[in-house]
Amino acid sequence: NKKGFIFDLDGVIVDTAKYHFLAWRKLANGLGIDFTHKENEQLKGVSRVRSLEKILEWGNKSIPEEEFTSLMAKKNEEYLGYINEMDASEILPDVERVLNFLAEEHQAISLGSASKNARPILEKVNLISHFHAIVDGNDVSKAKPDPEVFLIGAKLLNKQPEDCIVFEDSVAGVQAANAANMISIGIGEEEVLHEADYVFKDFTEISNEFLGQIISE
Ligand code: B16
Ligand code: MG
Repeated sequence: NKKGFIFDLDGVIVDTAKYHFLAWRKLANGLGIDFTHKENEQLKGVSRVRSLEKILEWGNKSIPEEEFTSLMAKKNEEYLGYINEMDASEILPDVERVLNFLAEEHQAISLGSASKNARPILEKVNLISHFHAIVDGNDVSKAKPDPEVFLIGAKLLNKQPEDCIVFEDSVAGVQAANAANMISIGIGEEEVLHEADYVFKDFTEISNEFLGQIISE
């Protein structure tokens, strides 16, 4: 029995949210807009364009289009500075154990991320070879909670959506997986991710037995 396992990147494989936070905070503060961890939470899984729109909304600011474009470029430059320093030590606990188990079980594995920086990040942490397909922010026209990103992944893996399992840390991502008619596994807090079929604090709580069961269902 072969399933398709689709992994979100930020918050699931690595904690790049902390780097997005630092880069967005610098930009927001530069515009005189407050930016705390509470605001950052609301940007998880949200595209770069939509993130900047939200920050400007929070600060009640409107800016000309050229400035919008240049601010996005500035934020990304700052973010890439952090990404460049990443290595395999930043892979979240037990992610590699799960990837290795799924490989031993000959399961199909794909990435499904909103980030346009997904490939360089996977290269930096030396995980890119684990993935049979990569779908990221460069490949989609509709952001999560739209299911597009995961449906493209299923297609690339040659799987029916109902034979796919998605690991997600964001509400929008869980909703996207559900809308795609896939099994959704939330990584994070039950209160936040209650729409998911299963929720685990992190991968240390996901046993090989559990994965084996999902595979054979
Ligand atoms: P970029 P994911 C998402 O990654 C992040 O959660 C979100 O905070 C970020 O704004 C988005 O990627 C776009 O990232 O600026 O690198 O294109 O969780 O979908 O892997
Ligand atoms: Mg995420």
